[in-house]
Amino acid sequence: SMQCFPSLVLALSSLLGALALLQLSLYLRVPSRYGKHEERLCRPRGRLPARCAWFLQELPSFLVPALLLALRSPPRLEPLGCRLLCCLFGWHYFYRTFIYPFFTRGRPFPLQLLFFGTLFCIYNGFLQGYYLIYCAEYPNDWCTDIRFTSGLLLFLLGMGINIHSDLLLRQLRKPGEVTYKIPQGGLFTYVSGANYFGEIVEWFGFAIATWSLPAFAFAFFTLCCIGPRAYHHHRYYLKTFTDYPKSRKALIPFVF
Ligand code: NDX
Repeated sequence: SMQCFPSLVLALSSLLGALALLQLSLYLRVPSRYGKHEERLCRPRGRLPARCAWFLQELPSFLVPALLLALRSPPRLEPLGCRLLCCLFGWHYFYRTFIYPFFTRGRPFPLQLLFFGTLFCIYNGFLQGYYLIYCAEYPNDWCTDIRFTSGLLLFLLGMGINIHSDLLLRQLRKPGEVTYKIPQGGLFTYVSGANYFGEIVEWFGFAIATWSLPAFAFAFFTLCCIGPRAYHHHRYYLKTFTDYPKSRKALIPFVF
């Protein structure tokens, strides 16, 4: 059976942090080219229907930790706190892999980004799964620790906002439609990137609940990946719709 190598966890987490900074420097000024930010001139070739693309891309985030779990000799997840923590990650990616793609009405997704996205999900799925399944150790009363309870609460709140906002975005289109409208309702009343806000809150909650370097690195990566994207969405809306609500912020309600 596999063992825990703390130096491997440290190295992979640091690289994830470095990738986050790279991402910030790449996408602060120019958005990543998918969805509403894809260039007009882009050929229709080199893309995959959104359903397949999101399913394939996110699948490793679910599959890799599941494989790591299957490879571990019993008892697989001791103690309880750890078991719960691993389920949170698996729970999110169950939604993102097996539910979200089948309802999306998004545009075809560029193959090149799909490739990097898949690599990223393999990498992160391995890091989070490996840490929680082979390395993490929590005291027996971790479930009542303030870090666990407050983190879990944030995670659930963020996941709720994320799923609800994904739903509101989807309802803006009829099947087959690819036009953009002004999102309304839920947290979109306050921010342009309500789905992103939820996702960021979710992963910081996960980081606090697991109190682990890999999870903080991933939360930071998420912030650097979709934070700038929320800002670019916001600018796109202001430029495209003259009647866009003026009080709406980009990512954080009432702040930014
Ligand atoms: N997938 C995470 N980096 C990413 C794919 C892209 O899960 O090379 C990270 C994720 C990947 C990225 C992933 C990793 C880094 C990559 C990047 C590409 C480049 C980058 C690989 C893996 C890279 C380095 C250099 C480090 C290697 O037609 P459409 O698609 O626009 O339709 C949209 C629709 N919609 C509207 N419909 C009508 N009217 C409107 N006004 C509309 N506005 C939007 O709604 C979509 O169908 C849908 C959602 O669109 P959008 O743009 O709001 O969200 P989207 O970005 O597609 O994300 C979807 C969900 C969302 O809940 C988000 O929180 C979550 O996925 N997500 C997304 C990205 C990353 C991530 C979570 C995370 O880091 N945790």
